[in-house]
Amino acid sequence: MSIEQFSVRGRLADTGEGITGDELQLAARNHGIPLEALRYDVTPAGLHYVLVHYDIPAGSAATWRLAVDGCVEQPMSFGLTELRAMTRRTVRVTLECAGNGRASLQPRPISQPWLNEAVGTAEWTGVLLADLLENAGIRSDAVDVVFTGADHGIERGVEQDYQRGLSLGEAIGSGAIVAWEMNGDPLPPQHGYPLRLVVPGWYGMASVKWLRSIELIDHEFDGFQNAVAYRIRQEADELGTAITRIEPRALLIPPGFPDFMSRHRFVAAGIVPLEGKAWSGWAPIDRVEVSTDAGVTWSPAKLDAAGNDELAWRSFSHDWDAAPGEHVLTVRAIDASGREQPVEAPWNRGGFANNSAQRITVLVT
Ligand SMILES: Nc1nc2c(c(=O)[nH]1)N[C@H]1C(S)=C(S)[C@@H](COP(=O)(O)O)O[C@H]1N2
Ligand SMILES: [Mo]
Repeated sequence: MSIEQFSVRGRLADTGEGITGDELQLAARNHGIPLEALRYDVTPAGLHYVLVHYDIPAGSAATWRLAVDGCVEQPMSFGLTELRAMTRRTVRVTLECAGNGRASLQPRPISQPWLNEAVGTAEWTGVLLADLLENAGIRSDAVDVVFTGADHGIERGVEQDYQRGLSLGEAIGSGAIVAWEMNGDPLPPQHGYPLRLVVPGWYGMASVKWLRSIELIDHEFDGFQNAVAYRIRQEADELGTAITRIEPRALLIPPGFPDFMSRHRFVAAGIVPLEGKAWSGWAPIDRVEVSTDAGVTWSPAKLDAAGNDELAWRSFSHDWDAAPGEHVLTVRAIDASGREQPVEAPWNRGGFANNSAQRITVLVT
């Protein structure tokens, strides 16, 4: 066997092909948020979605080193003790996997088969990336910043460390932080212990976990996760466009109670309070609309007060006067930049950034 022979291209499921063993294996490792946990403004760490491309690497806060080098005046290396002595801040950030929604696409791109649960909001504590870079001194020839994790694997025949680049402008302008705490506790192993990057507003792939190196380079980063993997394409061979910030999306907490297998919902007739969360990585949420007739008519939801971190998700609610019968609930978000969540998002080959509206079938009795 050779490395190159492993799934050199992404595959699409054949017509009618069910979830494959490979997809099941990924789905059993990488879990989403149970939708009822959308009730928490800050997701308890164990309920936050998880996505890990390779294996969770071993590491210890006592010995971990973060290198900051490349196009800097003074290459540096930080341990956790040194980082903790710097000015810290805590930011509330909604992370969403760029593959969220993939499994509902037709044809289905074969990869982690998310429905719509690859999201969570946590409070991350650490130092501003901008402060770290300033410490090392940014040279005028710096163009991109490359973040490398301690995990290692093979993707489409390419052996690699998990690595992502950001332009210097985005690295500083996004308010990215290098974090060692999630919700006030040390990072759990699956979320990057002992150190990770968190890039507010960006799809999750930018927030490199198990962060061991930050390198400034004098050209555009062309590593696998930027140049090959996370791109919107129709055809396998086209260059495509880079995936960046999170498209607007709203999700309802499914009301009533579920059927174990199908997860169809049951509620009693009368006023049913509907609640959920809405977010966008481009701008604060401007409005949320709810439909209880599968998208024929829409009503504005009530938005709760916005918090300090304006790209973190926002709660909304709507009272539904439920009449007996079967109903399909759906919901959509519109942000302050004018981006509107579509009921049906366009298809792309990797199944990325698919923010098609959620549909929940409810039997009112
Ligand atoms: N080092 C490393 N960082 C990583 C990943 C990874 O596999 N390795 N996965 C990325 C992806 S695709 C996502 S969606 C987020 C998930 O972060 P979470 O598991 O903390 O929710 O981490 C990102 N950072
Ligand atoms: Mo992801």
